[in-house]
Amino acid sequence: MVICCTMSYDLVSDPLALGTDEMESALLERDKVGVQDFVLLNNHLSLDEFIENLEKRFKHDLIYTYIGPVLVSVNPYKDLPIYSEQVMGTYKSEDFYELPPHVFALSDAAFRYMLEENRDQCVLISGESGAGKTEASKKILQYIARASRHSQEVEDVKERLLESNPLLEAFGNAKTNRNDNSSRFGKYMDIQFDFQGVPVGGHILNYLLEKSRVVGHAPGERNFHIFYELLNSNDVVLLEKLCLSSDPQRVCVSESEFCIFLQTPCNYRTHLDGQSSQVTVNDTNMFKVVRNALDVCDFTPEKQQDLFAIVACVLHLGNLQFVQERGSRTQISDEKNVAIISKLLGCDENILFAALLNRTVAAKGDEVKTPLSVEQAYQARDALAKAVYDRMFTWLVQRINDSLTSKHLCEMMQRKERRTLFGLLDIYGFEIFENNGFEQFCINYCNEKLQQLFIELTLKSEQDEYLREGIEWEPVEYFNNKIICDLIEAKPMGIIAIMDEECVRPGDPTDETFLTKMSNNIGGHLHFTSHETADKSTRKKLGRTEFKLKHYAGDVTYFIKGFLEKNNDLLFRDLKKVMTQTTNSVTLDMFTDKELENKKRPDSAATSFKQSLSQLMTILMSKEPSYVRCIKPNDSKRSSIFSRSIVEHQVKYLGLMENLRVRRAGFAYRRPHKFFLQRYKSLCPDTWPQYSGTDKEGVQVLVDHLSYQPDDYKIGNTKIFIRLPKVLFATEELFAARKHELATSIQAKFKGH
Ligand code: AOV
Ligand code: MG
Repeated sequence: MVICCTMSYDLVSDPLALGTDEMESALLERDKVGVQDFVLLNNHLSLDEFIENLEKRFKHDLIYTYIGPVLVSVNPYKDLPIYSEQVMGTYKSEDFYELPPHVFALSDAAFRYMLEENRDQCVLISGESGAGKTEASKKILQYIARASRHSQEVEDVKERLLESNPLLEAFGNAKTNRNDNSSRFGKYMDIQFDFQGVPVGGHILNYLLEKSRVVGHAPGERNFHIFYELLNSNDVVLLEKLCLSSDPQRVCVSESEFCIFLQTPCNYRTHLDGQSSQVTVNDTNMFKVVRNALDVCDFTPEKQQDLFAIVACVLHLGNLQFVQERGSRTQISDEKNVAIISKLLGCDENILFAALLNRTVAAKGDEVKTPLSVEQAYQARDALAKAVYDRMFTWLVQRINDSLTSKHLCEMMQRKERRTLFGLLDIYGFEIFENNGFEQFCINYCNEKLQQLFIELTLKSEQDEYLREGIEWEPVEYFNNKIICDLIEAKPMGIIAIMDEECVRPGDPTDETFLTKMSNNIGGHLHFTSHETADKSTRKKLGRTEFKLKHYAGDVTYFIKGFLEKNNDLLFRDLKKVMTQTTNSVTLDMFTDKELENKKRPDSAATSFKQSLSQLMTILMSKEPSYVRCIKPNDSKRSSIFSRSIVEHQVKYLGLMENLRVRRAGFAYRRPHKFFLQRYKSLCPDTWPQYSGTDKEGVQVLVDHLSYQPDDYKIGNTKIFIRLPKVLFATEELFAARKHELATSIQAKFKGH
């Protein structure tokens, strides 16, 4: 566990640590602003008291609170002056134990631990959509960039790491009805350090982008930011090149000219601060930020041009209209658009034209060309737009990764030098919309997995560890969401397996037959309900084309339409082939001949997502985790509103009370005997400079010498467990003094010589 977080235990919040007068004022203060670490509240804390503490703090703009080493963060929905350079500096200073909880404290602790013990770290940020995960991850990155060592050579890496954020947000975030800057992709970023703690590189893994947004979005929402930013860029030359401005005099192109935007007025991020000022993020300025980030990350002008050509191509594709006169084949009503798209991609107009209207199927060695119906042509067009945008996003991540691979890193890799990793996970949060489809299913499944990891690593592993170490322990009950993960993942009768099977079944599989198959096979599951399997009262609320999952974070009703098609994720071969024959470097990189030659059916969308999540879990499990649990204070994106019911729901499903119970009954600090002895052996004459017996015995001798009380600690089979941080602080202080003393005596010796 991260010790320094536990150490940022605030003396003011622990009146017992003070004298009588101070105790009184500390208690008064605590009544007003709550306590900084829930572990310090009374022993049988109720849910109400827990919420009350969060609320008190929130009302005083104290958005961070600890549960031991876990950081709970409540979204303030307004800018607070707590992230300045100066504040960062404070958290980096030596005696930080007395500082209030902060995401910087958690970052600093994990970072220092990485350096001191050479252990890979990861920070897992969770919470529902709009709770503040992405903001927290940016703060952590900023802190790490500042706290890590400076040198001319690494400045580039740092800047690129920081600039990768606005870049990926422009292409992968959008306004939803839950969050004006919602991440529509999952992101795991590793920062790589050499043994001195110098950042030498970075690597980003991206997870399932919500690509369906490219061809449509719900009322009140927006498409990906980049479309608006480009159209409002005022860059006449670029817009003209991309055929986005017919009139050179007109610098701003109207969004109403493009069908991929739902034609309802929708401002971007106007609620940032509901109270004082209405801040609207300006798309024109954001485009400049994107441009700058592309420059920093080494995208040449040609590459940038190709990238924007794809964005424009998606806009133009959306405007393609198909018609069918009676008795004749499907036609494209505005052929000019095809010319524009082929110009942007650098491909033959006629071939593209044919591929948009026909499908070639290989039959018994022959190739048969079948014309598409109007409906099929629209589907093929949308599939192309989605595929092109999705692959462009992955391409972008790959190029960013290239730019994050410094020369220094390559040399280290050649020399097989060890690197330590600091990982940051920021995924899309749990979401419930009016209409929930395949995308929400995947996003919520991803959140189930992350919650499962949290349970495994905190609630379960903590208790398992006491058992393993032979320490007496009263088990704490908690809800294990593994049952929901299994419902989704099990083979052959989990939702994904059933969906995959239905996708390849001969005959005429439809979304409805998939739903029936689920009802027949998993209808009895406690967390699944469909119209067919529901009892009378639920049946009224559940349509025939819906199913309901009881997720750990709430019940979600999914609309079945589109599941099979999105899972199949089919792009006709004809269109793929055209993409391999373009001159645009992005499409050329992302559509290869090899893919065309491959006769094997690719994995379904859900199955490849499942696999990538499973790999992610392996990565995370191999690292030392720290947790940020984000909470949303209200549903209206407003500052200063703290809705008790909304917060209570999140506190419950995040398992924070259970987390606290395990934490409180348990031990704040633990270390293998070996490390503990190694660090503090200089504090006892019997263990200094070396203890001759076993490490376990040495630790006992050491703590006896330090007068630890029997209740303060337990010696397990392989580790020492310390209940309260203050015991450790005292030892740390002794250690600091001893270090100083040793250093002075060594210096004196030198001088003497
Ligand atoms: P999310 O990442 O958790 O949602 P964000 O981090 O994007 O949520 O936060 C949503 C909005 O809340 C931000 O755009 C800010 O306006 C505000 N906000 C969050 N944290 C802070 C903070 N610490 N200080 C000030 N404002 C904040 V999602 O990506 O939708 O799951 O999928
Ligand atoms: Mg986010």
